[in-house]
Amino acid sequence: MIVFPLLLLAAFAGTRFGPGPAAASTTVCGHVIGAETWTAAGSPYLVACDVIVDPGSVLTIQAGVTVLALGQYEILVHGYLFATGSSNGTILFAANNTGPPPFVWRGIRVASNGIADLSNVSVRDAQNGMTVDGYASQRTSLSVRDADLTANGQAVQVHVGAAASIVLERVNAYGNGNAVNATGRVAIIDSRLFGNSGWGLLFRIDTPSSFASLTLRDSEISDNGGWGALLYSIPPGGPAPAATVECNEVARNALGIGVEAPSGGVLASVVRNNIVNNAVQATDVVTNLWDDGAFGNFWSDYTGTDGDGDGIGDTPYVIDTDSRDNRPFMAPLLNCVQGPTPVDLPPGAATPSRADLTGSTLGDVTLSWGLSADDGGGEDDVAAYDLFLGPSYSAAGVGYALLASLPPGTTTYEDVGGGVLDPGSRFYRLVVRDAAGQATASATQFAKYSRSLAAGWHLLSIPIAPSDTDARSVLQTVDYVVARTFVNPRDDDDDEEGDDDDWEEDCRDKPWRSLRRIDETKGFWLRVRTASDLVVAGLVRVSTTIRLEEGWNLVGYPSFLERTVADALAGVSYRTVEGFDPANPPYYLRRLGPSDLMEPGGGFWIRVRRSADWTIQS
Ligand SMILES: [Ca+2]
Ligand SMILES: [Ca+2]
Ligand SMILES: [Ca+2]
Repeated sequence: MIVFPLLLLAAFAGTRFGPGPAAASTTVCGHVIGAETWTAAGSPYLVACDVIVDPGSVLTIQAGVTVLALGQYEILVHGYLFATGSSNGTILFAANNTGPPPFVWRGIRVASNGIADLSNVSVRDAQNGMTVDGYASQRTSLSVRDADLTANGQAVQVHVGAAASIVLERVNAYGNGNAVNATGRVAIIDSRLFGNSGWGLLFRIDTPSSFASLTLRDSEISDNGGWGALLYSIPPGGPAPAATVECNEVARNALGIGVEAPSGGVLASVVRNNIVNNAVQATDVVTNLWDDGAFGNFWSDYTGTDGDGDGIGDTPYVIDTDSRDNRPFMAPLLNCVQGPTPVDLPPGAATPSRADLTGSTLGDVTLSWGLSADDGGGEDDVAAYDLFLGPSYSAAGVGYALLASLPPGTTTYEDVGGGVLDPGSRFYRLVVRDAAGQATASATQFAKYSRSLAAGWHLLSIPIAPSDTDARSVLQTVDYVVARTFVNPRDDDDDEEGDDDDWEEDCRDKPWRSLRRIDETKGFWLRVRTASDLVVAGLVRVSTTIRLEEGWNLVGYPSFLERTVADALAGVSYRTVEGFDPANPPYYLRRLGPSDLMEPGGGFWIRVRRSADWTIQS
């Protein structure tokens, strides 16, 4: 090489007094033969024509050197190029664009069996910042570490058929036309390809014999005007994916990750990436691996849910009919070694099972329930069962006050004095609370229902589901003469409708009775001997369905909300509704119009044209 040492006067920015120190400049042009070193003392190196490192020759560039092309020249490496900068001694390769018009130079090109190893470098203003020639051999290698590649037509270009090794590690490629266009054995690690007007990465497999493989890991590919990463193969996929795409952030590109191939096979394994807000998140012309059976990727537009809270969505992320991620993450991965982020879900509700009047005088109420699924299982993080008590029913517990806070594992509670000694009704809402304070109420509540009955006839029902449905248990607190209910149809006789056999009866003083059960679906006549309270314990269900048979039905109204007949029976094709009228002997019945009210605890005659299910909300 012909070298022209020059001395230049450089402005010394740090002082305004006197001239700055003299600085060297070196003009370079032509072949490097043997070993040559460009030193900081000789910097800047001005490239006045193509610089060609001959086969077997070595060009070493020291930290802090600036290399400026004076025209559309290149540095062509057939031998060895070692450009080893340092963190505070970056080696700059650029066009000498100190004045207009700006131009591009041709960058660094590795050809034949050349080896280029660059670290702490900045390459800019080139047609292609780094190029590997087409059909370069497997010995050819380009290693770039800790580099900024910007304002190039393409930052890295590896031509068709190259079997070279390409390593980009901690490389920022931004503000280029395209960032990386590569084939061969390519590893892109811990790098950022962002803000390029074209694509971030185009990886190509051209022929089966080109040994192409890609590892793209721990990198960010974002805000590119074209694809984030497009993997393209002419030959079909082999037995193992040629491309591994793991632990990357692929965000806000026109296309996040695309795989294209003229024929089928698995080309790529794409796992543990955050794929975020790309105009098109992914395309897969063939069938690639988007999860490894345990983990897939985080997709910002995934709409599924995570019922078991393990951090993995319960339904696949669908790319197309034959391409899907079966194990999508619910939350972005913060780093790749981290597993999915388990979500602390609200606890599963407890399951109220029954409420009973207890104690020798039935003075108490005992509640029983099944444990939350998160008590001893699931997230196993139940902190307490909170039991709230209210005097009138509210599904949301409005007006309720905390009665007791019970430890995990509790399945029963005795409300001492809450039974017959307490004249009012009592409603109990059970709420499971977890360690994080998240709470889940059981929809079904417990209740003690209490109603004062005067002597004489009543047409009644029990507006809660009694836990003990034996008729004499339901009526155990009442001094009654007789209770009767009507059953339509009776399933065990063929008598005419309305026959006495369609009635079930319990005379308190007789040992024999046909009325054995009373539940919330039944209406019943009750003749009270002396004024007494009807007190029943059981459950308030959110809704109850009563089967109405064709003809007359004597039914309950299991709700604590008064509704008009029209509202309560909306959707049921009924003919007639009758309710209790104590002022209308001898039958004590009155036909109800659509605007008459059905009240909790009443019994009703309903005649329907055809059988129907009647659902009542509590
Ligand atoms: Ca597909
Ligand atoms: Ca899940
Ligand atoms: Ca929880």
